[in-house]
Amino acid sequence: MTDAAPQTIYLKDYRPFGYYLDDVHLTFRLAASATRVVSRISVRPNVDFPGEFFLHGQDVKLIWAKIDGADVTPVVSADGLTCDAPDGPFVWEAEVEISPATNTALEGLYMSNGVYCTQCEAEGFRKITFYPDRPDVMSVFCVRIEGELPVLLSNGNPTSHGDGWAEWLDPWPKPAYLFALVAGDLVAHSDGFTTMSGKDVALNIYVRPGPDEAKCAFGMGALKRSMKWDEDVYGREYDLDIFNIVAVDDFNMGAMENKGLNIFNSSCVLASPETSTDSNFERIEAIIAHEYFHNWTGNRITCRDWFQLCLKEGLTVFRDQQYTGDQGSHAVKRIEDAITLRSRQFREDNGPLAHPVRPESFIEINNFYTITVYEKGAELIGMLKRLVGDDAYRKALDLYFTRHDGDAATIEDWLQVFEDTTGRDLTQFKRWYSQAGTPRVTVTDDFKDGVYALHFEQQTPPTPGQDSKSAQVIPIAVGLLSQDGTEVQPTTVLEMTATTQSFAFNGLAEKPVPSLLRDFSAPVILQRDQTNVERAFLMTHDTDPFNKWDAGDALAKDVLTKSITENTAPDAAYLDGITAILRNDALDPAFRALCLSLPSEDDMAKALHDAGTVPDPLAIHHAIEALKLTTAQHVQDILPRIQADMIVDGPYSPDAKNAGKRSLANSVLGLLSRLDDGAAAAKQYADADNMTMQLAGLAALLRISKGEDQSAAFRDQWRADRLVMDKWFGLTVSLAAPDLAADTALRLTQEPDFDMKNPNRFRAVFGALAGHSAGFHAPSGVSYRLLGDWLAKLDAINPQTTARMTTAFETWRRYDVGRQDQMRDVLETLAKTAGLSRDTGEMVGRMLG
Ligand code: 0A1
Ligand code: ZN
Repeated sequence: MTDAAPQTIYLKDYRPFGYYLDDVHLTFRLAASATRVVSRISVRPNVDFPGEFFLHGQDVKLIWAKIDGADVTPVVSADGLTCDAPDGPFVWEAEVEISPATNTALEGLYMSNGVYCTQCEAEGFRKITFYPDRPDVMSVFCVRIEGELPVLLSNGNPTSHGDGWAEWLDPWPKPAYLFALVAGDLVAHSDGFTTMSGKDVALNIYVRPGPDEAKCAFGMGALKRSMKWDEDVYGREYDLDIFNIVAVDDFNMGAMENKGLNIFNSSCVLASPETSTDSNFERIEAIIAHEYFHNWTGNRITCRDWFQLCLKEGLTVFRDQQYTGDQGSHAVKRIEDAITLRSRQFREDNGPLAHPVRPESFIEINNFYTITVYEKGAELIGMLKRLVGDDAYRKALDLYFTRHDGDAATIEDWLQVFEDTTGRDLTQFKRWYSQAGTPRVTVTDDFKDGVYALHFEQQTPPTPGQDSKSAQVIPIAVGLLSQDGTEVQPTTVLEMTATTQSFAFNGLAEKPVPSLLRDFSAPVILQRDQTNVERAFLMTHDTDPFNKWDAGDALAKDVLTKSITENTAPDAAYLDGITAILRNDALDPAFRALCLSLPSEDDMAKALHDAGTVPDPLAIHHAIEALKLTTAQHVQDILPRIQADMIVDGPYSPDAKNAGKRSLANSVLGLLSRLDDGAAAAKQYADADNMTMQLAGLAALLRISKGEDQSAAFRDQWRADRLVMDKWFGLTVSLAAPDLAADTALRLTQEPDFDMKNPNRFRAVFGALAGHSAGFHAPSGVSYRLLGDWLAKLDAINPQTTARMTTAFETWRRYDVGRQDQMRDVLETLAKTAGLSRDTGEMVGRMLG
């Protein structure tokens, strides 16, 4: 069978399926290269939307099919089958054969280290059996698994089991993308949770026997904290007798919220102090929460079609962000989220891959699990909450859960609950879902007779397929400071609805200093003429932590820009500002660490490009390094004291307070290593009793082109631990000298531990190369070609991961003609690769535009 030509699917073409599925019975007879799947489905015509009986199917071999017990011969094509069906209700039965052992795409049923596991979102179920694989077709699933394996798991509650078989019933109707099956030699780390109505839930985290067993405790704690938080904050209770998590090593994404049986990339659930960093712990906690929260926002209420993906993802990301803020510091979390959004989502939004939060068309839906759908999607929820207020938000959510429980819903349904609760007209707000691109908000101000006026103008640049944009409603949180630094106007939210709009503040004694877009109240780019003196003023006096940090970030960008374009020495305002922040013990160490971190090389490339300068990645790299050295020299007197203050006594704990102290200690170490030739870093490496300190010691050494011995020792120490080895692979590439980055990556592919079939390992090496701005953009083009060659090889094995990694090239138009030509060549070569997947084909096509 040959692949059908790629087709574009449009939101406007949505039509319900012509049948209802009343129940689904599946029997799996597991065998590595010849698993048999028998399905028996009770089907009922949808009289309102009659249509043909078409079932998706991909790479599945049909053995037989019956309708109401009689053999039928469906017409089978590359993407499914059609069959004549009776006018009334009937029973569809079929048996198919699939080969999990050779499924390297990691979609459908596949094997990871001998464990059978599934990944069905978005359209993987069609690789398991013939089925209407669309999110609006929901049914109750009853699953029987037959296989001589100790653990046999599926969704819902276990109903019965025996030697070599187990049966599961999931009473909650669900779409096929939430189906899961796991079977293998696994052991459980078990616990329990009593829900708010007193129901006991059994909790398990399954791993392979061995060292992973000691890495489950933190994840279990995070799961219990998430269950409690969703009850306390959203009133949402868990709804099955059991909740299982399984860790697998081979997984394309972070984790998957399958009903009652979450499957996790092992890197996103397994943790121990010796092997995981503080950031790993924070990420694991957030992902466990995210998947758990999907039980209501995604599973109980799912999406009508894949265009509505942000309905579940934007909301669930927003919920996990709230949760993380509640566990530690809201200010630090907001800054971290804004950094991610501005560096990665703005990059997407301003390039050839820009698309609306709710896209209107796609070729391959897997290409739309993007930072725009997820993180910008979450920003839209945050804006909505800011606009309607906390109480109305909670009321709207309550209404959403009662009104739509059991539904496959849309963004229209979502906005309607807000309209119904608040009486607000959200027609204009809806543009946030349909218009791609990052709005630019230009600000000017004036002061006369005690009246301070702010004048705003919004404009969103064209994006692919969208030449002109209409004004969006933008909540702009504003505070005003007097010239002596006191706050004269506490935060107030201005609602900008027109293209140009002014707001006045009366009764002021003097012209105030504005603090605009506090808490990063909208995902926009603020453009305002601002002096470094004013930035330094805000860095010192602003009461809004986000803007306090942001002022320093803007100052650093200005210093770097001037050093690159005019070869100017750093403005004293920056160095003094940073010194004051560092010295200020009243500030949270985690916050101070964020203030110390400079913009990334890619952020600087974007900033220069936006300012009309063609970025030179190597010049950016040197400028950042030089500024770090100058900063280190400027603050060297206070570094030892801060280091001493940040020592964390007692056993390791990943909590926000201790992690914050380590974060500041390690930022300081980064500066110190530039002055002491790595002495402190080498000592920290040698003394470390947890991965955060060990890895930071090693990184500080590698960054100053030292640490060869420590790197070898690290590899020998951790050779048996896959997740730590991923760190080693990644760090070795990211901290290679720019001219050695490609060679280093190539050398690492020859290491015995390199396995291109494992997405984590592939990403460790090539994700690090793509993220090493100065190394990736080496003028010879060697890194471009290396990545292009490996992506072509990977595409034949794993299209989904390949397609995601092509985004390394999304900024190609930013650079000089020489680099542009080389990157375009690589993209064109990829496009011409024989047998290129639909996933990668779509991405490359969009980038070449
Ligand atoms: N829904 C999951 C992420 C996910 C999406 C797609 C996948 O395969 C194509 C796998 C996982 C989440 O948001 O966590
Ligand atoms: Zn999600």
